[in-house]
Amino acid sequence: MNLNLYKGSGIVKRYIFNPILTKYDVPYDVSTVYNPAITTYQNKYILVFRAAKLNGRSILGKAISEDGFNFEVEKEPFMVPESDGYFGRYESAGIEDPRITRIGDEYLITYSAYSEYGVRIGLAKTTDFKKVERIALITSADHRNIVIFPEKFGSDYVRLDRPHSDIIPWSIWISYSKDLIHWGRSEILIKPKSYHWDELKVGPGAPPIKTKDGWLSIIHGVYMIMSGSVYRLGVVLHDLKDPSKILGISDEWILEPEDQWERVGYVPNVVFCSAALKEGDFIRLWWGAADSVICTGIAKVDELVEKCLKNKRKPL
Ligand code: BMA
Repeated sequence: MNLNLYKGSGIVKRYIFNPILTKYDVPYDVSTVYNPAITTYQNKYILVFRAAKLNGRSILGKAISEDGFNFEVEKEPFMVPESDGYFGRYESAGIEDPRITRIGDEYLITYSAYSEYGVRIGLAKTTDFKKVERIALITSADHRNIVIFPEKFGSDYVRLDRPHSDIIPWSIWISYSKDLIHWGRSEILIKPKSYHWDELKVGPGAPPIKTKDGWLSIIHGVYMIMSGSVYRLGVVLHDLKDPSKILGISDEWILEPEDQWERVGYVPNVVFCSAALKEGDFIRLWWGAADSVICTGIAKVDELVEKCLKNKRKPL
């Protein structure tokens, strides 16, 4: 890891040439690019990002890179809302905020599907990033931000959920499935904390990453200020064998909007991370900034683990 390419005194160091992707890198008309998913395929980085078309509705674009910094965007969008049928009915207002989880040779893609009936989560899969197959809508309305763990636990697939509620602030839940399609046994795991950086809502960010100390999961938290809301990132450590057991959740955020393009943009004061990979002793993160551009940075695995275990707060 070339640390000279990063700056900052916080736990997450920013790439010095952020932002790494803007609408000017996209060969079709979009007004914003943000909130990407990441994976590696055939020794290259694949970034699947959200982009708003000029009608205001989101599609998913795809970009490829040798180094995770310099991405080339494909000529055509990777996924666009289905126009008819079962999926078309629930995607008519756009598809948003993808996450990628690799299990074996399959890459599972979860995304938010918007329609006049609310927001649900779609599950698609690919083995080659050319052909994508929609599998199912795996929630009813209203859910966003679903991340699937990259390993099964016994016979179960496991995911972190973020259902909407009028009764409690929006929180992180966990659910289980035998077939990736039918999910249940849901339990609440993490609730926003009053007078805290995540007091309005908290949600899963990137799919969890396995470390020797537990599953590290990047989350986002939202706080209201007089001019709107601020989106920041936090970190949680889940037990390796039982991900419903929280070993620690950091009381402090790990990244907040700071650079000009994180503070100013289509939605100001947003860092939103749905993409992270472990490389040696580091976690590389990619995040959407101000719902307008994409940035990247790194953090040390040990420091993130320590952040979860020292000065932790109660999850509920
Ligand atoms: C959330 C989602 C994200 C977005 C964030 C900030 O509710 O819509 O896609 O980045 O708000 O606008």
